[in-house]
Amino acid sequence: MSDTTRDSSFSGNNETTIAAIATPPGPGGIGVIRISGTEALPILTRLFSPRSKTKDFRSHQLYYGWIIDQQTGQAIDEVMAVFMQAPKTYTREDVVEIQCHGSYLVLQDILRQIINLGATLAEPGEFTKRAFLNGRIDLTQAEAVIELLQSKTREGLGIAMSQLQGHLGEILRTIRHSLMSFRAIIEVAIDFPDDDVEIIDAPAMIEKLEQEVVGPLQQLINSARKGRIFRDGISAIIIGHPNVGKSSLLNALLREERAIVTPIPGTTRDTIEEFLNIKGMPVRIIDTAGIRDNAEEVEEMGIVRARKKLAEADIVMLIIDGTQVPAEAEKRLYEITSNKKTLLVINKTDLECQDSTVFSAAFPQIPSVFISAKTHAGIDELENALFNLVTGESKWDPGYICVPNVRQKTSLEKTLAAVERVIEGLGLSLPPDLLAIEIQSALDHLGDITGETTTEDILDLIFDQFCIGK
Ligand SMILES: Nc1nc2c(ncn2[C@@H]2O[C@H](COP(=O)(O)OP(=O)(O)OP(=O)(O)O)[C@@H](O)[C@H]2O)c(=O)[nH]1
Ligand SMILES: [Mg+2]
Repeated sequence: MSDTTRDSSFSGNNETTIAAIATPPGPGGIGVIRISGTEALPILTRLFSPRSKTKDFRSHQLYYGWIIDQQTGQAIDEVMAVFMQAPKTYTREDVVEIQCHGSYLVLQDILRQIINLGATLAEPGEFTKRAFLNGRIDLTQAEAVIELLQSKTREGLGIAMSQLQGHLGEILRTIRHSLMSFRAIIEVAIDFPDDDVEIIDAPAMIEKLEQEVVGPLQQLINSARKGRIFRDGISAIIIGHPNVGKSSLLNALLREERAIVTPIPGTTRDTIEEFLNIKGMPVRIIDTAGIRDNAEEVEEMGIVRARKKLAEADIVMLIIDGTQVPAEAEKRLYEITSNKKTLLVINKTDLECQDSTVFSAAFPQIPSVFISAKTHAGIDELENALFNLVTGESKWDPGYICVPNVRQKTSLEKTLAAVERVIEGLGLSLPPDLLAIEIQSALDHLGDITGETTTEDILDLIFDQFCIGK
């Protein structure tokens, strides 16, 4: 874990001791309550009656006993309790965790006792925020904690774990050191204006900046796109004429009979959305009403919805019935997908189909796959084609260990823009004080990512995404 320390003005109100239920609501095997702050141990000492008489709690050791109601003197629950002495804790403060039975009523009763003894109810993400403010983790690691909790696929989890281990922070710190050594040279040039020509070797500085700063920044920005795919997922819409097998395709991909399938054209009226994991990509898949002219009223409403969903989708699966020659109206469907990435899905290959040249002539530019939604033939190929369409690759490449999120990417782009202005300025032999301003701006944007210069309101936005107790 890295060790960054923020400006002391950000040290927050760490005088208070916070407490929260850390496990989700609803019955469970065990429930956990967490306390952090200077009062954690005194509160535990008051509430907890250990089975074997212990005078002191040894740090990081589990104790068995009972939580006692301070008003009635009755035992609330049989628990395991642990005291963890600062700084080797999640928040770097004294931390207590109480494991009780996973009844929400018991958890609430114990929490109430803790609050009565002077702790404050923790805000969402406040434990992690303290870990950050106390310098145990940087902001990229704090964000990784949310991502880890929210990741939908193993690949998303892998990205979050890598970031939690501090890989992104490490790369950023290396870039930061390079920028700081440039700033030092520029500052010497400012202090000795008569010698600045000798001090600033523009071509050498440009080359170093390109190598040590621009290159790594660009690499990170490029991999952010991949992060969006595997972290947030994408949406894929199935469109086509009535009865071509859209709902059958949805069912085949889900491997369950989710949507109603009948031989009657116009079966699906509303849009149906389901979640899928395609080779590690979280995909929201949308089945729609078949698009045709002269539809009756309800069906027409479905078609309007289908078009609206189409506008929001990331990729399109345009499906046709392989036994038929594509109709003119079907070819026009491709036009309404405008510039979206589109895959042509030729269905019903278990029946006698048209020659493949018929389809390539009708849809010359679109990649296509042949499937049978009925027998599931070609579904694997379809998944591969979708993956390829989205990522431009044939399989997940775990080589990308650092995948910035949207917030981080925006700051990386601002950093890069400032560095490019420095390079331009060096080329034009601008005075060193102007170069210094741009270098500082690059450093500030970089600091926004790791948390050194992030403003309070941005921090609040980040930690608000957490759940209580984390
Ligand atoms: N033989 C064969 N029949 C299929 C295949 N896929 C779908 N069908 C049949 O085609 C008919 C229409 O299938 P659906 O999945 O309801 O088609 P749809 O495109 O959702 O139709 P609408 O909702 O009406 O627009 C049904 O009778 C399916 O059994 C396939 O791969 N092979
Ligand atoms: Mg349907």
